[in-house]
Amino acid sequence: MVLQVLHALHLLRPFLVTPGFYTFVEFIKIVFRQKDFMENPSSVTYRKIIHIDMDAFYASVEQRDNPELRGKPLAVGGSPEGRGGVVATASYEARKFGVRSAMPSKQAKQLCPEVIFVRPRFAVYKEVSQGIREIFSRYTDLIEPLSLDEAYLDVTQDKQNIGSAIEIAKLIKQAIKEELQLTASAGVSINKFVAKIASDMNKPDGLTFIGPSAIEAFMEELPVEKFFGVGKVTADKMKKMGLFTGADLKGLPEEEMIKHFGKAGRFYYLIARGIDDREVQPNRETKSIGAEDTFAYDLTEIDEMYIELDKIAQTVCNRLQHYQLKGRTITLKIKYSDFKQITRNQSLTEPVNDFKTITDIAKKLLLATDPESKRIRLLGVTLSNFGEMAARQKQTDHPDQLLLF
Ligand code: TTP
Ligand code: MG
Ligand code: MG
Repeated sequence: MVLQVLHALHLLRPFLVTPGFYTFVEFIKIVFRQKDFMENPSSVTYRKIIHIDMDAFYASVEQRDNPELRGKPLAVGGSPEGRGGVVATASYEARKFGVRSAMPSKQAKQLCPEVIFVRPRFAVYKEVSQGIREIFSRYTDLIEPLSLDEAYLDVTQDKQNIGSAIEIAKLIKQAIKEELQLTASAGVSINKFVAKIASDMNKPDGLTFIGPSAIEAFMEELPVEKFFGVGKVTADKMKKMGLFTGADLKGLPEEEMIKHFGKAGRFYYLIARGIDDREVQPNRETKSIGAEDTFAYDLTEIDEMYIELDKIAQTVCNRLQHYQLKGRTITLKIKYSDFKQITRNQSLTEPVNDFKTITDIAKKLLLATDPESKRIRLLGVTLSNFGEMAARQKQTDHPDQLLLF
């Protein structure tokens, strides 16, 4: 206590020596802030962030609307008979067998022969999505949707003066259950990163709170692949360096992190310490949607490249349909074995989101680069130039890529 008072006096020093009314007002404000901080640290320093994510979203909507599907293993996505059919999501009953998002439908059928395949109904998911957003908006306008089924909410100041983020998360979950007959999971914390991890911890129908004092221990135990922005390639690199958990990441100084992981290194450095200052950004515009893959071995044959491009184009196509978006510009990204990277793009007069057009143009762009002359380690396809606003934007070779799903 004595130390805290000394600390407060130290902070107040500039105001103690400078006279004037303004200074006096500031002085009083700071005294109250310090008092408040000591009695109730969360009231001053911390933001209140909720991350909400619907449980087995597409599958739950299908089970809600068709009672015959309830309690059964279900996969929403392309049929296992056709070529290239992929699972968008699976009901929890099907997940017990190992059926997962992005898995070829054929494989899902092998893992779980009883699995029922249902075609997605994007228009219905969009409507439900609007429903959950309307529920969120009863508590705050600071809503940042990440996809149809999830969003960040900043409830540091909520519209109904409830004050408790945990209470708000409960009320939101309750409203989603009663009004939409669906379940959601919520994570509550002081920043986006921890809130998002928390929402995934007790699915389905979970509510997980990770308070300031628990963050440090929580981050230390977190496996590196759970860190925001760490994909398979970065995770493998980290593991080769002996970095498996947040505690291991914390062991590296900032310069080392930047040396090994570039700009992202600084973010990992901070996040390993539980620091994430990213604000909840309402109305963030989606500028592009894409997918890319780094291969286990470098590609040298055009046939292999075409097979990979088909898969990537299919993922892009699913994502575009998920967001009900069409784009006019198709961009192909190629990274060679020496890590040099090029992009090529083509713009169309009409926006598209169908698999055939996307994959055909990607292949044409690839063919024009003399692809078999160099070893290729990564291919990516991105669509941009959505709608009116985007069409007027200057085209670039490096469209802003949003992280999706
Ligand atoms: P998620 O929230 O990732 O998954 P989910 O809601 O199905 O399951 P969970 O309970 O684990 O949250 O994605 C939301 C929806 O987005 C999902 O229902 C289907 C779609 N989707 C795809 O189409 N492809 C994908 O690869 C993923 C991950 C999701
Ligand atoms: Mg979900
Ligand atoms: Mg989600």
